Amino acid sequence: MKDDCIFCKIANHVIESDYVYEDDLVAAFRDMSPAAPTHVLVVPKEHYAHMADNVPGETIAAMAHAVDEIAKAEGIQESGFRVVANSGPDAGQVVHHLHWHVLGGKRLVDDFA
Ligand code: DGP
Repeated sequence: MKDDCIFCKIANHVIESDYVYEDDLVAAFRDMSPAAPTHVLVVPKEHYAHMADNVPGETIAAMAHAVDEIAKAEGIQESGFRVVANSGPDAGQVVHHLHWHVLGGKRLVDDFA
C-alpha cells in the first residue's frame, strides 16, 4: 500500500467508500462524480500506477471478474456498459492508482468517455 494514495486507502478500508463489490484482490466502489447512472471504479488492493505498470494477470482477471459481477448486480449486463482505463497524461488520468471505470445505465454511444 502506498501511504499517500487515496485509492490504496479506499481499497484497503483505511477510508470507507460506497462499495459494490470486493474480493481478496480488488475492491469496487461508486465514483464520487458519476458520469452515468452506474459509475463504479474497480481497483486492485495492491498499488499499480496504471495499465502499463506490470500488473499481474491474476489481478487483471480479478478485475474482469469484478466487472462481470458488477454488471449483473447493477442490471446492466444486457443493456450494455463501458469499461474505461485512463492511463497517463494524454488520457487525463487524475488518480494514479490503476482503476477501471464501469459506466452504464444510459446510452453512451455519443459520449467520449
Ligand atoms: P481518472 O483518474 O481520470 O480515470 O478518474 C478518477 C475518478 O476517480 C474520477 O471520476 C473521480 C473519482 N474519484 C477521485 N477521488 C475519489 C474518491 O476519493 N472517492 C471516490 N468514490 N471517487 C473518487
